[in-house]
Amino acid sequence: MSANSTPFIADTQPMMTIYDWPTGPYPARVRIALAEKGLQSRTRFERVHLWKGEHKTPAFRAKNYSGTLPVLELDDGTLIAECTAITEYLDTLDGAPTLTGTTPREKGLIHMMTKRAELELLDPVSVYFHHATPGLGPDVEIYQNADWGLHQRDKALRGMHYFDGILRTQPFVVGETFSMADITVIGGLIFAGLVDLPLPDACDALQAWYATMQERPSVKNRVAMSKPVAAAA
Ligand SMILES: N[C@@H](CCC(=O)N[C@@H](CS)C(=O)NCC(=O)O)C(=O)O
Repeated sequence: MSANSTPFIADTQPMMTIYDWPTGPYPARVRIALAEKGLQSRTRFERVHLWKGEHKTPAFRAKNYSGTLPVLELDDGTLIAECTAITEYLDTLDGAPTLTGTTPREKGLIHMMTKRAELELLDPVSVYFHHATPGLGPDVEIYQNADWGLHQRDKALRGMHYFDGILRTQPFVVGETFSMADITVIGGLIFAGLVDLPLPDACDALQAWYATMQERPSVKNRVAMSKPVAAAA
């Protein structure tokens, strides 16, 4: 590293590994964060086959007790699971967070709205998928409760109306700036698309916002980000 230049952060960071599944909605959240932070070149992707249940094996659970994707592994062996935790790590690596807030007020609001997007939209869509549809198939879905899944589908639809209301009055989920909260709502809508849960017609503000979000390079290119690995499998 030369003393008289400030290298771009990506060149100064060690390599890290992301265990994920390229098209997964939760992995999408971390992929979007990686792209927003310009960290793709520091990332290796290890594919964990969701449809074969590789995320539920003892070997994988040793990395993440919850048996879910994605997981970040640092070169010293540190393991960080949970999209919010991974995003926070990535966002603060360069000391200049852009996704998780800088002031106490921003951090509080972004945390709240991220959690709300999980609780009211993304996680309910996930429960709907795993319980009220064939989900990942009988070998992986060892317990299903269709009533619970349908209940959660209705919760997700209510969540869409809630976020529609938010986005009627401001460009992003937390005010004027793209953040982890937007990424989380995007994850919810990616998942809704995968399970054929269309956005209600009345949610035109959410629809328009999502159309704009889908044009962001970080969102558009999230699956292709690991192309060489994906092509090999
Ligand atoms: N709370 C976790 C949820 C992660 C999650 O549910 N990931 C999905 C991948 S799209 C998964 O592993 N699903 C498999 C399963 O639950 O069996 C996070 O935010 O990282």
